[in-house]
Amino acid sequence: MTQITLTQFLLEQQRDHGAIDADLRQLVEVVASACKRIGHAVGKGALGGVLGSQGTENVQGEVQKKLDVMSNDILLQENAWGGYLAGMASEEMETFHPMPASAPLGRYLLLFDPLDGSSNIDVNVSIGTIFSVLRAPESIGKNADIQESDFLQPGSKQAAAGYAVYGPQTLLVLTFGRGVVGFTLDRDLGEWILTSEQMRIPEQTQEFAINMSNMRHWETPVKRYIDECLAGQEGPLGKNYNMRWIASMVADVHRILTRGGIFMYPRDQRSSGKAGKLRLMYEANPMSLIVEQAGGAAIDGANRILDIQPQGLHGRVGVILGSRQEVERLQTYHREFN
Ligand code: P6P
Repeated sequence: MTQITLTQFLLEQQRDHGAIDADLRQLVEVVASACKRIGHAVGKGALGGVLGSQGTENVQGEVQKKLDVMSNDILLQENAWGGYLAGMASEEMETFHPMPASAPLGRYLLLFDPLDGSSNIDVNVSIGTIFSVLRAPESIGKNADIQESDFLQPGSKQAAAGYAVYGPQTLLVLTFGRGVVGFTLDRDLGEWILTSEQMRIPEQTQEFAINMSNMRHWETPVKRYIDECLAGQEGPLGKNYNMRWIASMVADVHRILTRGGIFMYPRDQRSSGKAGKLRLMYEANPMSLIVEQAGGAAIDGANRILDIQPQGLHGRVGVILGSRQEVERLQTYHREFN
């Protein structure tokens, strides 16, 4: 069977479908190359001397793993000189990263969580890279310099989003707003090969993903929904549910893209000030675009995540996403409760 590489797929999207322009094609090629490098470093584990903590904290106040810092550096270095970016922002960095004066300014903004789920690194559980692409204002490079407010666009404005999963297989999942495609890395050739031409999330599910240890902090609608799932076929939902929690968003979301489910990291009573644990710009927005493009839904409780107007680079949000019917049920519970 003829194998379609990422390079061929992207060229066809640009040339045959006009779905992307040359700059966005080049941007995604470079990010995919950076993910190959990150996946290679992750795969070395203890043999690469990259496990354990870096001994520093990031802007979130989280202890940084050596691989967090390495992954962030790889993405910054590989994207520095291409001339398609006006700036970058990372979950690991307090402010945005302007492009070097030596490189021409481009039309896109790249945001990323360089290594999500890094608490799993040392225990050999799947982790990943999440990225989001926004368009820079037309004025950049002409009569204005990039500033933080240029990044603060609702997730519905994303030009592209994707993630890589570093697990038993190394996978890359992408959307340009025209459905969701998946690639598998041929580790012998170093090529990304198209293996999923149209990823779709089943409307219904019997599997939920949530960290149950936070139960005492949940708000009423979440408690109601989980109680109904646990009640099984004798309960109001009339079916038995299974539970999964990998504590690595990319792995949990990829499972949902593959076989359905509902992922929940809801706002809870602890986070009333922060509105949740997960980051809007680097986790919730890219994953929400991918999930919606695969036929699913993504809300913060009562509202669609992609409609949220960011207030800053590091805002957090409650995240409920996955099989549409389940997410819409929970959204109804939130709206009834509020
Ligand atoms: P907890 C990883 O740190 C992360 O940001 C997501 O990838 C994951 O879904 C969540 O946090 C896990 O959080 O509280 O269960 O460890």
